[in-house]
Amino acid sequence: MLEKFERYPLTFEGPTPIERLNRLTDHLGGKVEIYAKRDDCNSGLALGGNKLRKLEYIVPDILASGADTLVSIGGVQSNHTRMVAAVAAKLGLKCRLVQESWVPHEDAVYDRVGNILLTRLMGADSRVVDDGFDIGIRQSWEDAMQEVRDQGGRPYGIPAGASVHPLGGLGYVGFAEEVRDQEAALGFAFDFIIVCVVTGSTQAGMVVGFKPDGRAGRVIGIDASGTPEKTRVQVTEIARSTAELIELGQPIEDDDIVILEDYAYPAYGVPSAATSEAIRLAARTEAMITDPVYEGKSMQGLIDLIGRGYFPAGSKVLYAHLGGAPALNGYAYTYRNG
Ligand code: 5PA
Repeated sequence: MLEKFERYPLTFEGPTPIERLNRLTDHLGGKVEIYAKRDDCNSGLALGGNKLRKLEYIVPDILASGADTLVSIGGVQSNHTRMVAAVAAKLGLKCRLVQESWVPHEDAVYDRVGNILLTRLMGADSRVVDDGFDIGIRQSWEDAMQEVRDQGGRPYGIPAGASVHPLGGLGYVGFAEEVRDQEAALGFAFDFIIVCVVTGSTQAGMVVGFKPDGRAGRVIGIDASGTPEKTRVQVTEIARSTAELIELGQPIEDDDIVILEDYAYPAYGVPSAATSEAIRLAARTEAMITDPVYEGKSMQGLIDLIGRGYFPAGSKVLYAHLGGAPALNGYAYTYRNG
């Protein structure tokens, strides 16, 4: 599906591993088999994660543009801006980042550890601003690009999560193709895929990639944005534009986009008691580390859905682990006792 698109490798060669989570499966009753696809372990660049799959299809356009500075945006503990800083370092470009105050979370070192620490180490010019959470195009991002131009630089803008970039959906179409190949080797197909969704291109790419085998609606998005209507609109738009771009040949229907809204509370970036319990359970059964902003919420969703019988007995469920563990450092006080 992606043959005509140029890809600049940023991730380790070959597919990311799929592993069966035996202890978590047993702990949750054994009727639903849980597997994880470890996109959190996908690269040697600054701890990796889902953004690198997306950026692999954007880098050729960056290089062709002649830009000298990548400009992007996220929250203070954004994984995405860490990954943009990593790509800039790797390509020898400058990097200007707007880090918005997306999270109503208090921790003495929130803006000094984890993602933002790594981002600064890699030499990015990372500036924290007061604006609150929003997945859309932001004035502060446009302003940062203008600032680079005013100083004689040539900016290349990458929107939040690389999502509304025209090529942003391609990486996770590739994920679906990779899963299909792995399924052929495993000798079975997954019945459901669980994915955390915020800015949308991860789920949107998967929806397009799994559409040909009738599984688009089996991609279960667990909203972590707390603004699920905006996220749903953005996922739908990206899925449709990506389908067109790759000439999928079939329309993306509204019911191809499944997003569950029950786990993002109390707010984006703030873990509920159930989120923290899910993080502990994955850590204590599988030593699989999830974070309070994204993967902890999709893990919470997975656990709750199994408990409520959402998946028929015997289902094989693939949990897409998209990365994000560095943010845990910003929650040191919350988890000071484990
Ligand atoms: C992020 C996003 P999408 O934004 O593509 O929907 O992916 C959600 C997601 N898991 C899931 C992890 C670990 C993520 O980092 N992160 C954003 C960031 O700024 O880091 C784009 C919001």
